[in-house]
Amino acid sequence: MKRVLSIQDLSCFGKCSQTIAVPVLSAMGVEAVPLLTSVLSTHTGIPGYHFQTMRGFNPGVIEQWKDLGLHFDAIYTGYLGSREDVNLVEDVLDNFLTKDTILVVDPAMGDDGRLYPGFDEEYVRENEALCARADLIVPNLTELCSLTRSPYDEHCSLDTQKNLLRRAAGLGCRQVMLTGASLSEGMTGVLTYDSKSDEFFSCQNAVVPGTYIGTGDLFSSVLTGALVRGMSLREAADLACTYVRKTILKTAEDGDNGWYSINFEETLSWLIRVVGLDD
Ligand code: PXL
Repeated sequence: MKRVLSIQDLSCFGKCSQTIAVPVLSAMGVEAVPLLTSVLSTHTGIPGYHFQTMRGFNPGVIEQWKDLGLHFDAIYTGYLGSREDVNLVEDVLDNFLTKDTILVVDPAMGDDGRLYPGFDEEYVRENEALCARADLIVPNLTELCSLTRSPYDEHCSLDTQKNLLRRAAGLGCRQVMLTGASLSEGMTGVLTYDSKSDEFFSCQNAVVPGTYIGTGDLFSSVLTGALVRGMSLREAADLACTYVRKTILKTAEDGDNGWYSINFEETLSWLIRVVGLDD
């Protein structure tokens, strides 16, 4: 069975990061190994959250895993929380990134043109170094602009988006996938750049109005699961886009509209079926 190391926080309430990555990877028939950067009472979008770093705990985890000689088919990083946690990831990579390990970095740092609470320019620079080691990075437009030190323009042209993707690949990663990329009015999805072939491709679906927390984490988790199962980047992106849209539509049927997160539990059976694990 393929094994993925998922490095991000555990937010107890408000489904995101590990509480999405672990069940999604399991549903895809992939073993998920969570390494918690921090524990929060809720994600940071909910006022009054309680936060505890796992900084003192994780070096011991890494030591034991080294002794066990664990191998990961993919390492997937999401929301990290602090510069020290980015350094921890670097340490994990030094020890566990092999030539047959796929590294997917979702540089979860911000949205809507703003960094998340507690993040600053130095945090962005640390993430830049992490992105340089990745096979694939999955930023949204806010993160892509931060990483490339470019002004944020929600309505930037396709040419600008392509330029930003090329510049981000210049950090050192082979492939860059811009999430939430809109190529025409009323559509959204991803725009991807592969620096090896110097090619772009996109997946686009009709926009579902509203804000749904957790969709970025859902997308990256499905993408990583699909890649580790051997799908091509294009197939993996198509699956992740379709699944996220399906889940948003399902959430929209529910009155509370995902202000704290999406109802992915109700669409996991679809994912299990699609990857062929429903026998
Ligand atoms: O990737 C989203 C996310 C993950 N983890 C925490 C967050 C957020 C977004 O707000 O606050 C703790």
